[in-house]
Amino acid sequence: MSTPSSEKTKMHIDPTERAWMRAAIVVLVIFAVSVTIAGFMLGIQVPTEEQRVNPQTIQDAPPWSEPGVREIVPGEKYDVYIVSKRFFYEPSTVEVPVGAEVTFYVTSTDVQHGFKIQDTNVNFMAVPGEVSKLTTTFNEAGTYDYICTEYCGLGHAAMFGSVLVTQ
Ligand SMILES: [Cu+2]
Repeated sequence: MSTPSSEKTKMHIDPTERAWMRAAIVVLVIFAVSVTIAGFMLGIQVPTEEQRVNPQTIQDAPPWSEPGVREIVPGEKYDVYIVSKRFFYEPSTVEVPVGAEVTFYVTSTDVQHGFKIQDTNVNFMAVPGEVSKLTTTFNEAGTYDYICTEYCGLGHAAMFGSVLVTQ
């Protein structure tokens, strides 16, 4: 004989619904594991908003009046300032040594642009009024192109530059 009291307390869940709930939990676990691996093992960084600037007057004073490479510690630490404009980057080529810690500071003087360096984890937006910052290390010498990844107008496809990584 069944006991009516225990049957009342046990919630009935349809087997299909139960299966979907399990699948949802599995997907959440996979997601959490991927984010953890990306963040702590692959070194994926979230671009930080370094500072707010006035896009109209930003190029009147250093460092933005002379964008380019700044040597902080020779061979080890470099800062790179890049201004994005329709439809080019200033400067269009930068040179850094292999193995150095390179921090990119990128902003825009007109519209929203993108900044992605091929074969690295550097990929963010260049927004007028904000400076985006990300640090990377080039472990192999060669040429790494940086390209605009946000559609910014008719010349968008021709908007690129290069990082020359030297021995
Ligand atoms: Cu662009």
